[in-house]
Amino acid sequence: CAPPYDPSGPSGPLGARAAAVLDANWTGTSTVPSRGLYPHQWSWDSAFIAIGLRRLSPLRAQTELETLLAAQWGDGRIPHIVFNPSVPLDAYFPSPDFWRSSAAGRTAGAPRTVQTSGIVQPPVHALAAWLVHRADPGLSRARGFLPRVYPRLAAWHRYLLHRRDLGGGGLASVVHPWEQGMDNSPCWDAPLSRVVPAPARSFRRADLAHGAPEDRPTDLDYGRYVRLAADYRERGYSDRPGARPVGFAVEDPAFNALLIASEHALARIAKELGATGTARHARAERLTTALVDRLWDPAEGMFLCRDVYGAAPGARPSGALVPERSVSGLIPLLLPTLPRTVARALVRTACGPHFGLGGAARLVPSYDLTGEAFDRHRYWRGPAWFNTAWLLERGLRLHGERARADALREDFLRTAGASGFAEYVDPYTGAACGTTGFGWTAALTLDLLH
Ligand code: 9YW
Repeated sequence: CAPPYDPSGPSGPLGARAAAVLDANWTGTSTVPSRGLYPHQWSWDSAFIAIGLRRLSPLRAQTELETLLAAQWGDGRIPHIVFNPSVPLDAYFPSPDFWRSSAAGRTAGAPRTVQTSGIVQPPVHALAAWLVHRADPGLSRARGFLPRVYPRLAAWHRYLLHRRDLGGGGLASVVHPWEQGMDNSPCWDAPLSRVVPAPARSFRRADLAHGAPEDRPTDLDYGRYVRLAADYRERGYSDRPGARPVGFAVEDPAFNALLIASEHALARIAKELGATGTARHARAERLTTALVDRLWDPAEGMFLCRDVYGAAPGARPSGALVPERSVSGLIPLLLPTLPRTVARALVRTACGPHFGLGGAARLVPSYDLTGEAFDRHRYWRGPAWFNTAWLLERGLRLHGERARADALREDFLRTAGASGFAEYVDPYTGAACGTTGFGWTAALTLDLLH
């Protein structure tokens, strides 16, 4: 990780600097997470970026989401990457010739004209669409924004709830660590250990040209990522009921909490479009109950991941909880109908020794500060990320923890500015890690400044 950024250096006001990052990363129809490391459109990045862009240009924010949704597959999935055809193939791995979406994903309805990956990312999109609409309802209505995006968002949720309920308990499973968005979290170590890695010579990583190896996932991790993605591709990206799509299936608290928050947002969108939205709110409440039933661990005071294939077949409920504390397990604080005892316990855990919120840590670390696998520099194994801090800030505010939310907001803005809008930071010093000029860090800064 780089030494801390000097805040007395040549910098304008924070908002203007954040806007400059978003301008530099804007391609004309969407925003790249980072010009060097991530030169295409990423799904959950775009949702967070739209949330910030609405403060700068509601039109650009709407366009960001519309561009992503235009690459939606016939089965409803929103791909995790939409490739920019003008970027050279070797700029990012895995590239379009690895995913081969329009050929391999034909049965699942992959688009013909645009190249995408075949996996997904967390469903932040309906929440983003609602917040973008609220920023300028006049413009949104004049452009028919919500009537155009609503059917696509509804199909996206249908895909996750029907095709991806691999555990049979009502929650969506991810079939690849990249789908959950926290690529090398220690939560995946046990489920991934059953995956035979692809040979190192069968692929070439592009990320190491831009990031320090000690800040990135290992070659062994990559071998397993490649194996899982290639197996899924060989099955035509099919999620046939009853068939194990690939050798990895995890019910993740953050992924499902974001789906539930987005389902509440979809209810509001439905209401704006003249329906009642009641059925969607009710479904979101049922999903909240399923989340607590399947993933809440009262002894830990937080949510854990469920490794769906982690126990003998037929075990009830399916799979086993993964005994690792990740920031993912705090994110359900975002949910409005969480039982009070659960919300209180989450706040206690966030502020305790494992996450050090408001104490030992900057922002909130991605993984347990006291955990055996903790590594303050390695990606999702300890560093603090800005999107998770933004989600937690929202959750704290929602549950009446105003002073803690204010303090986290202050810390967010200070750390974002001082790190040059880093991708992630050392959770003890706030020093920039990964790349700088990172899209969602800049966007969520703009959001919190308002
Ligand atoms: C990669 C783009 C993506 C994020 C993920 C993050 C990373 C891609 O970058 O994954 O090549 O490792 O883990 O959450 O969407 O910013």
